Amino acid sequence: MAERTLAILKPDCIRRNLAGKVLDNLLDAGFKIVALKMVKLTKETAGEFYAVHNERPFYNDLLVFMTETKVIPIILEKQNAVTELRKTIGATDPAEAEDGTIRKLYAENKQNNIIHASDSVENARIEISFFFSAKEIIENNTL
Ligand code: 3AN
Repeated sequence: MAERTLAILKPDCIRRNLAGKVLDNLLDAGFKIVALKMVKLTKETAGEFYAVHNERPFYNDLLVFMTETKVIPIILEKQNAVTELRKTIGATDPAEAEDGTIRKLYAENKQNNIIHASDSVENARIEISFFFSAKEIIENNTL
C-alpha cells in the first residue's frame, strides 16, 4: 500500500475560496484522496492538535486563526506521501517556498499559509486518527 499523510485546508484557504484550486493542485501532483471532510475546530481541539507549539509565541494566534472557519482535513495517499506532500506545499514561510508550490502560489504569510501537512510518517498516523475514524476511511476507492 502507498504511504498516507494528512493535509488540512486551513481557514484562509476556505475564506478565500481556494479549496478547489488547492485540491486540483494535489490531484495533479498525483495524490489520491482516501478521505475528506469539513469540520469546525474548537480552541480545545485546535490546541490539542498543535500541542507541540504550546510554548511558541504564535500559539494563541494560531488557535484563533485555526478556529475562524471550518477546515478540511484530507487523507492523501501516494508513494512517499509524507515527503512528497511537504515538497508540494513548500516551506512554512511562503517567502521561502519554492516556485510552483502551493504556499508560494497562495499563502500570505507564516500563519496564513493555506495548508497543513504531517511532518513524519509517525505524525501522519497520529494526525489521521485525530480526524478520522476507521469507518470513515474507505479502503476501496473504486466503491
Ligand atoms: P508547518 O505547517 O510548515 O509544518 P509548523 O509545524 O512549524 O509549520 O507550524 C505550524 C503552524 O504554525 C504553521 N502552519 C503556521 O500556521 C503557524 N506558524 C509557524 N511558525 C509561525 C510563525 N513564526 N509565526 C506565525 N505562525 C507560525
